[in-house]
Amino acid sequence: MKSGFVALIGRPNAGKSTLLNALLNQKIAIISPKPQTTRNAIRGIRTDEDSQIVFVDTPGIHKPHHALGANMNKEALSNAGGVDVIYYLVDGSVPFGSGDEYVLNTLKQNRLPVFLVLNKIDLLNKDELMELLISWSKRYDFKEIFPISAKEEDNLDALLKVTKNYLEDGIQYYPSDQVCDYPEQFIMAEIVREKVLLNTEEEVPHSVAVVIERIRRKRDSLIINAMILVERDSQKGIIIGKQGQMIRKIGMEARKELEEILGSRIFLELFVRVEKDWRNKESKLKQLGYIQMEDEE
Ligand SMILES: Nc1nc2c(ncn2[C@@H]2O[C@H](COP(=O)(O)OP(=O)(O)OP(=O)(O)O)[C@@H](O)[C@H]2O)c(=O)[nH]1
Ligand SMILES: [Mg+2]
Repeated sequence: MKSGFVALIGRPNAGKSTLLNALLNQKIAIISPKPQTTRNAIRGIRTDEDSQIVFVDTPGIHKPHHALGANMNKEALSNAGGVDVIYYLVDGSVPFGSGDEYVLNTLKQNRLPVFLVLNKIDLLNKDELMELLISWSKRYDFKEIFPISAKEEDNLDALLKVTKNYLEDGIQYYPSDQVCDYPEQFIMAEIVREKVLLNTEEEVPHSVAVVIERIRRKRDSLIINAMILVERDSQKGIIIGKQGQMIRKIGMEARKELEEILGSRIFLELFVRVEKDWRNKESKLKQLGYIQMEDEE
């Protein structure tokens, strides 16, 4: 069988995680309109009769303002090495800028085959698309260029078909029924964080981390205790909301989705704790899984 690794790289908000989920026909990565949603590289595995492709979703590469952001960039770039193909995801609805230039320059250094995946074409008309394709094709010697819409699943079949041509005959890395590489606890925390991102504004989404503190099974139900960390008292107030309205909303949305994903009845108990400046504390970042073990020496 053909097998190999494909890294999804790009600026925040380009649609990497949306594309990952679409390629797998399953939600394994959280998505939000806020930049810097993804904080860890995650693997999504797509297996069919003649191939296994391991897609690696990565954090958006950006100018960091905290130790967390610096580690997210590092995580993205380290996962762009050693793969068979890089998908460089670009949001076609925003103009080219210094952020893209930076990502492009780093991609040029590692000489792997890069596909330009021009996303969100559902937001463009034909002329705009044509203009973009011409200007982008001059910026780098892309092996392939695919205009797509991850959201509307437009042109993904072609992308998959051509990707397989770049893979060698190899081993099957994961069992055929495995779709992601992380433990269930990770998606529990991520879904809670996604609902916080979707319900809050400005600096709050970026200041939040979620820790699953306890999971108990009671007959056919799961009781999950999740701690939402924020950086300031004012953020704690926002997350809890007037008479607890906000935290109830977040909890309800997260519970519904977790019930779908995990296929069992869920009781979700949310708590909020202020952990001052956690985004700059190395020990906290390690504890939260935002610094990888390899970086520890
Ligand atoms: N219109 C349109 N919106 C899209 C498309 N793909 C993604 N989006 C939206 O773009 C926003 C960002 O999507 P994500 O998948 O979270 O982007 P990302 O590249 O993973 O972002 P980070 O994790 O922050 O790096 C979300 O609001 C998506 O719904 C698309 O093809 N068309
Ligand atoms: Mg993402």
